[in-house]
Amino acid sequence: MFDKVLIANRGEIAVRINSACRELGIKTVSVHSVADTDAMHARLSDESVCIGPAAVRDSYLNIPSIIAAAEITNADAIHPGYGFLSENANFAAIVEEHGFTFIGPTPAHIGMMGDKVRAKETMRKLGVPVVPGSSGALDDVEEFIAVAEEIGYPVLVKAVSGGGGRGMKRVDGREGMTEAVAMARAEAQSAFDDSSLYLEKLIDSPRHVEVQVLADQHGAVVHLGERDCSLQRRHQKMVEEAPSSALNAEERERIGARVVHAVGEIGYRGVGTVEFLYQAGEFYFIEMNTRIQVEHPVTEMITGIDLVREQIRVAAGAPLGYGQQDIVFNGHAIECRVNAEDPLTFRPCPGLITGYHPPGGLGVRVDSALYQDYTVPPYYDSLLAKVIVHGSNRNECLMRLRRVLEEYVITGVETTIPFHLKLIANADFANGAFDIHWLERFIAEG
Ligand code: MV4
Repeated sequence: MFDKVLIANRGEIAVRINSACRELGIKTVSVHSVADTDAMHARLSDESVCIGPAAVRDSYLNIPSIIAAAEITNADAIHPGYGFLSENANFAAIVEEHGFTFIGPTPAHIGMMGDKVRAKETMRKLGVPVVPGSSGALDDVEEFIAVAEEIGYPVLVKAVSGGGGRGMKRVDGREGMTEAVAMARAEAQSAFDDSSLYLEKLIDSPRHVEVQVLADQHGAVVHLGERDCSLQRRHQKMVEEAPSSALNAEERERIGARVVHAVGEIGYRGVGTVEFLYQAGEFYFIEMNTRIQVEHPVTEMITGIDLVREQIRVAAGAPLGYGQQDIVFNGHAIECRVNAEDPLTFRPCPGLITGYHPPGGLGVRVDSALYQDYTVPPYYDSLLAKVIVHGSNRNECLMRLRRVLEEYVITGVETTIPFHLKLIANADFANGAFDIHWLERFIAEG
């Protein structure tokens, strides 16, 4: 096992990784920007190194600074968390070249999944259902039109290096193709420095269902069921839950087995998330994430497996030590992301936390780096806390969530708690009657 881990992140996930390390008896090094000198993650770790100014490109994305921090503190491994450098294959390679262990998959696996066309082709060949579309990147508009006429409109033009919905354009007929391809290309070039594009059939009203996998370095692979992340605003998830209320046990086992087979075949290691669109009983692979995800706690709550601990253990070469038959799903879990934002306009709202009292009790978990008198800086994303509730069923979760959101005191900044209270009072939400477009309409209708 590692003696010391450097945590290359900030906020609640840095605190979460620090906790997992402490339970494993591993010493921790955090890194922080000048703006994060008083941040909780920097206080809780055994050591903390200032890696640069507030701007992320000078600190949390500053590879030489992070490597230097690992060298001067004599760390064994680097945990990238989510966001920042977590899916940067080049960073993973540099970490390993300097003699540290990257807590994550190999640079080759990160690179494979970062290329959405390669990821999709790999999954398709291994028997994972994918969205109908072009068999690779396309060049001129005639090619896009030819593929679109074959699979039928409406279609989506997507960026090969995409994600987060950027460089994605809907096309309803051949008239719209020229403009959509031009716009998607320009967007992809500026966002990802890669203008290559591919084409998919549009799945019009699916759920977003993602399967959690965990693999060790000795060929053992398990899935930990799925999360439903359909409730998104502008490609930002706001509420996630496990299991998905759209799936039955047979569908869960079917897609889980396909995913485990594919992940095993490519020799993947670590945690990973295989994302699907799910509509009318069919799964369509879209992407694979090679990092720990924000919403991992809902899976932890229903399986009792500490995903960050397992991620560190397998990176150190430890065997999983259990198989698929040992994984038991227990009850239901829902996570609400509490952001420092106006609950009506979602405008960021950084500032001084004048009062803080988090909820607790049976089936309640709060992952956060907040404390009273902390000042939320304006330079980073607005996630303040994740409120996770566990219950024996979905309805129990909803009742518990209402109690917990009403008890949660955060004063000094606006938060999205009032938004979540309104959401959980909605009948469609309570009935699980939503798709990926539902939340935008709910917000628009006030
Ligand atoms: C799609 C789709 C419909 N059909 N692909 C959005 C971000 C990127 N990760 C994939 N996305 C989508 N891909 C096909 N073929 C709809 C979306 C999409 C979406 C997906 C998941 C959750 C929320 C979403 C909101 C809008 C669009």
